[in-house]
Amino acid sequence: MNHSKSRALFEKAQKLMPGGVNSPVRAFRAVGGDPLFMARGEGAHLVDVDGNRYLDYVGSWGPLLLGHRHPAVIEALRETLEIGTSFGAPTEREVEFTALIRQAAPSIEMMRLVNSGTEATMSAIRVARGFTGRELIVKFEGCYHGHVDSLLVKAGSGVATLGIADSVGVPAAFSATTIALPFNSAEAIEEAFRRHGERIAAVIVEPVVGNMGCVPPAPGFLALLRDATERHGSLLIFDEVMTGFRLAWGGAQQRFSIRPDLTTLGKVIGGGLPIAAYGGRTDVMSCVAPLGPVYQAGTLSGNPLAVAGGLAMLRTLEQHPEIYDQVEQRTARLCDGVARAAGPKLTVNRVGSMFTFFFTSSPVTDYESAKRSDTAAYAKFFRAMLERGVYLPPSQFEAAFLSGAHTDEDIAKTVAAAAEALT
Ligand code: HOZ
Repeated sequence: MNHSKSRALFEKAQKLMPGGVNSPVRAFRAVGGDPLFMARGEGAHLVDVDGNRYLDYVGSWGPLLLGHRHPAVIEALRETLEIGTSFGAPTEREVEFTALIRQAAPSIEMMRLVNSGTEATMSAIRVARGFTGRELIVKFEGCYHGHVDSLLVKAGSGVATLGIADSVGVPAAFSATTIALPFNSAEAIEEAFRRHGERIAAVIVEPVVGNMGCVPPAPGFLALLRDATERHGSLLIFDEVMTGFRLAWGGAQQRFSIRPDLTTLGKVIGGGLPIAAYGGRTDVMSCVAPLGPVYQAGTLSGNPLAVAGGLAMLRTLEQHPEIYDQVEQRTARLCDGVARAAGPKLTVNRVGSMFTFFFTSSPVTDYESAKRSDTAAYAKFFRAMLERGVYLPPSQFEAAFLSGAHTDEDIAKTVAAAAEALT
């Protein structure tokens, strides 16, 4: 493959943006080589500036459940461009959009629209602290909740990819308000509540982790979190930025039948546009200004273009619920095919249409076991797949995603490419 235009752009970009990129993982640091600059997306494919075509399993890191440029999303955006790009005032569509989210996930009785997952989690923990009058937040090692100061402790995603322990620039006093526990450990949760129960404002968790690669919750783990938080007067926050509307119409909370107090959403709800949300119990959300004293605001919050894109996405999913089964079955076929080709050296984790190929023969159930993967082998595999026209996440510690645009033929091609790459 010729990558000369990407290389030339990267040369320039490195002088203008840290690492030549606007978000660290896409710099390809963990997999060697230079990042690819993309020209356009088409259904299940990405095309780079040199004209190379890839089957895309990153899907913009999760939002593109319908693939690139789904006609319903594009049409809604076109129409909205005719009326304006930002009003800084409420619109009718925001009411329609938030009502649809509440219908899908009834635990989200009241919500706020924001612009990114980071804003959503930052606001959710502020609300939890404001509501409970407590300071401590429990999170799990390897979970990533955006680049919020106090949530960057033992974080996954780019922090794990680059091996940054805890970000420099975060005041120690902020990190001290965070308790990081091993994911899936019932004992750790019980112990944390025994010791600090009266001071814990909230437990925040990715119900299915995507940011140390895909790691499912152990049976009963989410129910235990629900129970422990309830017993101690703390709030349970599901960070469903990745899983919301992806694992089911009602997200992971529907799939695992758990009702959190607060939820954060992003990615799929925007259909590829920058939008996110946080919300939950009416009594808790009534703390938010102007109803209550917890302050949070945003000029572009509820932006009409982003809402139009998101609404078109959600309406399409609502009208075609069969998409969930189709995408899940294809993801299962892909994962089974690659697992068979790889043999015992690979552990494949999958929930719905989220998956990760871990280069380890042992089960991956938490951050420690994820970190035991052979990241050099993953990097080699990533490069071999890229040469064969398959675009995987450029990090062992990121989930891959399938979309409704991926066909059976795409899956067969990918399995064949993996069988070659693995040898
Ligand atoms: N942190 C996101 C993935 N978990 C985005 C990564 C990127 O865009 O580089």
